Amino acid sequence: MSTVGERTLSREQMLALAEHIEAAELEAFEIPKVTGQYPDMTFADAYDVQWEIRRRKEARGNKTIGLKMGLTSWAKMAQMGVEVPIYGFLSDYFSVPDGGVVDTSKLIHPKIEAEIAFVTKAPLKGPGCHIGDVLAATDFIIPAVEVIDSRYQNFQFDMISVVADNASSTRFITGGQMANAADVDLRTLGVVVERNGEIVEVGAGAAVLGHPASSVAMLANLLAERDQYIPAGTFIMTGGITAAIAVKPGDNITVRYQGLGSISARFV
Ligand code: OOG
Ligand code: MG
Repeated sequence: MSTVGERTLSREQMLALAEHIEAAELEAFEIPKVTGQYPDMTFADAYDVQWEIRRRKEARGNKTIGLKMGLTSWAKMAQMGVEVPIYGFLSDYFSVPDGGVVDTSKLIHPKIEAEIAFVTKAPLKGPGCHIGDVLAATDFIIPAVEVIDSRYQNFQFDMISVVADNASSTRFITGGQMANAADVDLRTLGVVVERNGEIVEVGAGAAVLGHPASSVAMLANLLAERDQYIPAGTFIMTGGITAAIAVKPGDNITVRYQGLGSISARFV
């Protein structure tokens, strides 16, 4: 599964798809899978579309403030029926403070995910980036909750369509306590996801590719295919540990991270 290589879309088709998918995100409307219209689309085409959406936002003045990996746990792969990790980017307006409010009128069908985030202090470049490189380049780790919102009807997509849709990214909340990666066993770090006071999912860090740092290494290696890298000071979410949980207006969520505090948000 290469993020580069053969392309099937013309430049005009790629630009039009980026505009279409981004409009669905900004105006919160559902669209059919893009592979319905373009069944031969490749991963390279899909990442071209995603990078064009990123360029459009930056040209409008939005800062890209982080990166994310998705579909890195079996729980997520099984839930979505796809089996390859993917990446996306985080734009400035995605960030919601801990204890804050998420306005669902701007979203289609949001779900939340419990994640571990890394912040780097040195660049990470693939190919061949491994967990040792990642731990050496990590400034700190910190809990994160991602809010995802596929622009596709009923969250039904394939790999190509979800990559073009920036891996369903829409909002995230970071908080709790930061820690040195060396002080925490990220494999056995437990998470408990609560919605309206009821436990809905539990998991541990090892669900993410055996160790969440592997997810960061994979990100560096995927970026290298497009001659990109992870700069120092990058915030990276490593992917949902458990299946994602649907939320609706009126819901309160809390995710507890073993030894690292908790993150809460309210959906209105
Ligand atoms: C794709 C995004 C997955 C994760 O953490 O696995 C993701 C989706 O499930 O809509 O963000
Ligand atoms: Mg996620």
